[in-house]
Order: sequence, then structure tokens, then C-alpha cells
Amino acid sequence: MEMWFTEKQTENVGITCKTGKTIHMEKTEYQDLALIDTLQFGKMLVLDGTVQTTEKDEFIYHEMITHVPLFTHPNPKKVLVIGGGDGGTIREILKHPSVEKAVLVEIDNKVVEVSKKYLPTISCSLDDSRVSVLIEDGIKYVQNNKNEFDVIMVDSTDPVGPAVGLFAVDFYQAIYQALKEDGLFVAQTESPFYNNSLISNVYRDIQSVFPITQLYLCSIPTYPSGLWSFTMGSKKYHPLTVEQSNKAEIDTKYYTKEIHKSAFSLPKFVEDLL
Ligand code: AG3
Repeated sequence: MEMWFTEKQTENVGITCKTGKTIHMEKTEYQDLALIDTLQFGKMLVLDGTVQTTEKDEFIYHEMITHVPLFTHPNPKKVLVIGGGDGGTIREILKHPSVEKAVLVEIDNKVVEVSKKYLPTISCSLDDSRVSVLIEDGIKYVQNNKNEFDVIMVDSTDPVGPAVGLFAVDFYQAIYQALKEDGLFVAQTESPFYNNSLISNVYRDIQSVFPITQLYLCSIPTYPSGLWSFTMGSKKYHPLTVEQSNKAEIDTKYYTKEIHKSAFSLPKFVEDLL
């Protein structure tokens, strides 16, 4: 018998993958968590029915949420990740030799546990000595830390359930305060195809807090519409006028210096949302 998993991405569209084993399934304190084997994308982490990451295409998201901000900041030493319990963002952060400390604040310890057990190529850096993993509410953590971080990444789920507060102007204000005076942050901000009003609102809210606000794009096969956005808020550094020549080369599969620039070239319908 063939088995297929479908994420219902909108009321009218889904992505369907042929599956092997369901490796793990549980209801955690915060969400339904599943780890399933897919034939096309390898192991897939699913939260509340939505695809979070897969072994085969995770590099695109994790490189783009990480290297764009870290190559915009001239000397990032202390980095914070909100969410991202699978560890993919942390793995990429540690490729930057300037980084001395990376703090991951994930609300659901089960995401960390299951990723460590079944997704070793993604979670492999969570035990590094430069990393602290804290299981707590990211919003509270950000509110309680002032002037601490060079770069913050918001590696959240969709804006439903526990993640709603991560797409709010109060949170962007708290992030501003948690950053050092020349700090910057990036949030994953969903699909310009399906989440257009969310993107407009988030952009407006970030722009009301940060002097520099920029949206960039990449293609992620397993996410709704495949076209995915990130929004950067920065106090001082502009992602398109950075001097990159003095930075160490790092090993990547998607990110290049050219992609860093081209990702900010937006299709007209996306520009019109901003
Ligand atoms: N977080 C963003 C996932 C959003 C995908 N949405 C969906 N499939 N409906 C990814 C976490 C990876 N570290």
C-alpha cells in the first residue's frame, strides 16, 4: 500500500509526498509533532501538520536566514536564535569564525529532542561549546535581555498558535532593545504568494522600529508556493552596501556573494506589498 503525506498549505492547495515510515509522532505541550520519512525529501519534521524542514532542502532556508544577516554585520560575535529547535540555523551560524556565542531559545523541548535523535545532519551543532540551548518563551527572553546581541534570527513556525506573538510590533520593539547599538535581525516572513497581507503588515511594523528594513527571497521546494521571504531590520548596516572582502569564505550550497545581492531584487508584485 502506498502512503502519502499532505500538508494543506491553503484552503485550496496542498503539497503531497510519498512516505515511508512515520518515525515519530506525539502531541507535545505546544503542538503536534511528527517525523516522517519521505521518498523525495528524506526525513521531514512536521509541526501542526506543516512542513518545517526536510533533510534534502533545509540548506536553502538555513543558509539564507543565517548568512545574509551575518555577512551584513561586520563582526558578529553574539547571536540569538528564537525558535529553530531543529538546529539548522545554529549549524550555519557556527560556520562564521567571528561568532563566539550562539543562544537558541526554543519553547518546545520536544522539537530539540526529536531533531537530535532523528535529524543528526541538521541538529549536529547543538552540543557545540559556543552554543546555549534554552527551553523557554522567546518573547520573554527577548524582553529580559537588553543591548546583548549583534544579530538575532527569528526562525519561527507560521503565525498561528505559539508563534503569533513573533509577528507583532511589540516583539520587534523588544528585539530592537535586545540588540546592541549596531545590531540587526532577520525573521522568516512566509510566502509573498499566500501571505501577502502578513508581509505588508510585518514590513510596515519592522520599518516603524528599525531605520533600515529590507525584504529578500529564496526558493524552497517544500514551503507553500516555493517562494519564501525573510525580512531584515537593521540599526546601522545595510545588506547591500556591506564590505565583504575581509570576511572568511564559508562552505555553502545555496548562499553566494551574488545570491546575497540578488535575493533583494524583488518581483514587482512583491515590491508592491511593501
Ligand atoms: N520554520 C519556517 C517554516 C514555515 C513553513 N510553513 C509551512 N510549511 N506552512 C522552519 C524552521 C526550520 N528551522
